[in-house]
Amino acid sequence: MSKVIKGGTIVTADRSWKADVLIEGEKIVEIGENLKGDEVIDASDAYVIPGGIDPHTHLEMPFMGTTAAETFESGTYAAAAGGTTMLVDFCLPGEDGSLLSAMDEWDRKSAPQICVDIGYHMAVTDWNERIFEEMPEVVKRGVNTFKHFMAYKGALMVQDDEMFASFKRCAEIGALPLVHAENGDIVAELQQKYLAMGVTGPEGHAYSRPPEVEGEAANRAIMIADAAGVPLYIVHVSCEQAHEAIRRARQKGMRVYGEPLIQHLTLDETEYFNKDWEYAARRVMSPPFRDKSHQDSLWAGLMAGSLQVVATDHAAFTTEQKHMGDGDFTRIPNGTGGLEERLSVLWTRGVETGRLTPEEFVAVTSTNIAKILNIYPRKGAVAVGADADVVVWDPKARKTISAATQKSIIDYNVFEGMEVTGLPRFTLSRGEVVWSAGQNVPPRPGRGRFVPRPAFPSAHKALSKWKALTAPRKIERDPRNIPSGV
Ligand code: DUC
Ligand code: ZN
Ligand code: ZN
Ligand code: ZN
Repeated sequence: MSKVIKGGTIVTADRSWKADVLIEGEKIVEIGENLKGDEVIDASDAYVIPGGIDPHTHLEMPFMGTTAAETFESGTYAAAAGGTTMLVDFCLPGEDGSLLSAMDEWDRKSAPQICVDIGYHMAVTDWNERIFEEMPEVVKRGVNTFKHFMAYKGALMVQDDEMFASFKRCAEIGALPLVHAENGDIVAELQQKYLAMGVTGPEGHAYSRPPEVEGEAANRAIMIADAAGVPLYIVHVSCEQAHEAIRRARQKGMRVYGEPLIQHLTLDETEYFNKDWEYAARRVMSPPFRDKSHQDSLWAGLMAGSLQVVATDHAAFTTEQKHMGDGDFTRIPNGTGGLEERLSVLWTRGVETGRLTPEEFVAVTSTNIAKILNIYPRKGAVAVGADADVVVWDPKARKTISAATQKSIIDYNVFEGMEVTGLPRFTLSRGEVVWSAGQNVPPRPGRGRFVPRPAFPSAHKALSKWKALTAPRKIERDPRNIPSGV
């Protein structure tokens, strides 16, 4: 059974043109005019874009004494409803500390549930011989990215020496390190300071994680990556200080990538102040929302190319879970949702406002991500031979975002009440319609697949100024400095 997507305008990261797309099985087999297929998918007055890729989610993640409520099933169905056909979830080692067991555990949880395709990033939350040995195995099993938390002291945080060792290992095995950049030591101290001052509500979360702690960590991670001779990907860039570090590094020829979130691009710190406890606690995430000047910086970064992708960090906790932090903001589980809303909100606030072209929208929601994570053009492309992960995007369709109609299983939505323009008419995952705006397409848990991402080619290097630090070097000794008699 073939399918033809008919009458639309294909938008890729580099151009737009009117053409039909023919799909056989799971792949795109032809692009051209007047194509015929067994089934017709109407794309008139719509764009045909590569399915969104969300490079940053935490589904069912054990975290801060609880587990994220969004399941692999509800999260991937919400993704499909929002035009996202692949997500990359963070795999966290458990009690035994093994990366390979963590992958087994993520496979066990996700495989029977996922409705669209998935990949993993592996978290390095400790450093020892076993992790060193397991890292190449993780890459062989299709995970080419390793995440390091510079915050969450006493839990997930790694020290600089551990990060440096892991980054060097990444360089050896063709992997890309990721960092959550916040100075965890300073955050821990500020948290205690605000609690001691009697600031116990969600506003304390914002006060204790100022942009400076993110900027410091971003700069430090960049220098450590440079010393290790490896590229670097900084997740959830929320402020000018971190963006500035990335911009500067890139201008010096370092390969550093920055990922803002749709939440930081559109919601600001006033969400925490003079609001009722539940309203503010539901919006507690790390890094916290910033003031408007930081939003301007992030938008400018997307426009200039100093920031390359837009993600969600989807880590969805229920209101009840947020209440774990009653009387102590440091216990509010950190995380917000956005998996279903990312594309629509970015279209509305980015394309409708003229900040992004439709082609740039495709780049930052899909193509750049596929390239940076080394799965392009299997994903991230409308091209012959690519997986038929395609969205028929209706730029005129409108809705008001509401928890009452979302596919996410949590009981609120941080974008509640936002009017959006631009929605998926159809979402296809490997040739199968997994979402339709006009018909009820129920979730088909288990149809999604794990997509392995191969090691990066050796050309994917950091152009390091510091490489000499880790390379063997010829030592010159000045005979005048050798004491006589030696
Ligand atoms: N930040 C969050 O808000 N949630 C999950 C992990 C993180 O770093
Ligand atoms: Zn993080
Ligand atoms: Zn995260
Ligand atoms: Zn309560």
